[in-house]
Amino acid sequence: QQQAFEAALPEVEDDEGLYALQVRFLGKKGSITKLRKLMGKVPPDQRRALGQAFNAVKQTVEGGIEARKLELVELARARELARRVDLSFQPQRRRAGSGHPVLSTRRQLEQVFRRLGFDVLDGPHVEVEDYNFDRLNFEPDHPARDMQDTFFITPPEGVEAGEGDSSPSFVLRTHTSPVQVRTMLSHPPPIKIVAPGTVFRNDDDPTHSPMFNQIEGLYVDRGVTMADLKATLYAFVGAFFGEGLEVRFRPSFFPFVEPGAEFDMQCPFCRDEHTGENAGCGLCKQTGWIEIGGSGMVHPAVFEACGIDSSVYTGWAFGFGIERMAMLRYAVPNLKHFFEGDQRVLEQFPC
Ligand code: FA5
Repeated sequence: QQQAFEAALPEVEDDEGLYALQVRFLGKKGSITKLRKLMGKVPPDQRRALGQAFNAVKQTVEGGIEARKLELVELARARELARRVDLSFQPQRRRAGSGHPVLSTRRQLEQVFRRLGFDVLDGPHVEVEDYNFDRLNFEPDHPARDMQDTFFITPPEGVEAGEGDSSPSFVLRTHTSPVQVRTMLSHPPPIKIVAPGTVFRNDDDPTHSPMFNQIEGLYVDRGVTMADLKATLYAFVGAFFGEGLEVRFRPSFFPFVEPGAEFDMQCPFCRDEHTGENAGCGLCKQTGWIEIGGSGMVHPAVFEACGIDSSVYTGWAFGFGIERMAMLRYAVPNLKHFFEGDQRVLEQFPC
């Protein structure tokens, strides 16, 4: 037994192994414990000698286990001390992601309009043609439908549009204006919402992308006038680009508003702080004005198509491109930079 023990002891590498060895020799069914049980069967005159021999083996085993225990502690300590820590090691910097400039611009716009008392709503990207065009007073053959080069969609089988339209045609929404329709159909006035989101047009050149983002505004109540629209646009331009910038309307046509106007803001980049005059710069093409988007008073035909009594309520709407705002805000010269996913470009923007 002693030989077997002495052979096994140096093989033990950890506390668990040591415990197993202890059980194997000294446990209830351990081999030394079994030897002890044999004592009763030995003739009395040999018992004394056997007892002494048994005790000697037991002590050797117990002592060996204790000694190995201490050795193992020492070994672990030595291993720990041998570990080297290189204090000059340069860890790789973790690359944190950054917010996309178009998304952060969208969030900033939402915040500005929330502060002005607007609710923020969403709408689907795949839209029924009825909401994207018909209820917005686009005539069936009106060239305006071509004006916003539309992606038409074949509906999946079994899908139906809203009320009363059994054979819907679907489009990728070409603007955020169908959210006006959805809102008026589902909420009675007063309505005061903005709806930012992605829109799609078959457009592709250095300043136009087939996928881009717009933000729509809609305000409907009794006695709403174009003066409220201008005041809101002033407040928005002031909050987003800086106080004191002028806003102007230019008459324009959109089927869903009457009168319709495009709106511009005074170019903040070449404006003299003291005189308020513009010297002209590349960003405003030397005009001192920057085009922002379209707007106007909600057309009575749109109210009728959305179940709102135009003899009681008036309202206005506006819509403009979010990428354009991001380009102005971060001085990005090319719209395409936003969509190329080039990390070197995107990393430069604050989250
Ligand atoms: C409209 O889409 C109207 N729905 C806006 C409107 C809303 C008018 C409410 C009146 C009342 P327009 O097609 O002009 O208007 O587009 C608005 C803005 O979207 C443009 O000023 C431009 O900044 C941006 N835009 C248009 N096409 C693209 C494109 N392909 N890529 C990037 N931005 C675009």
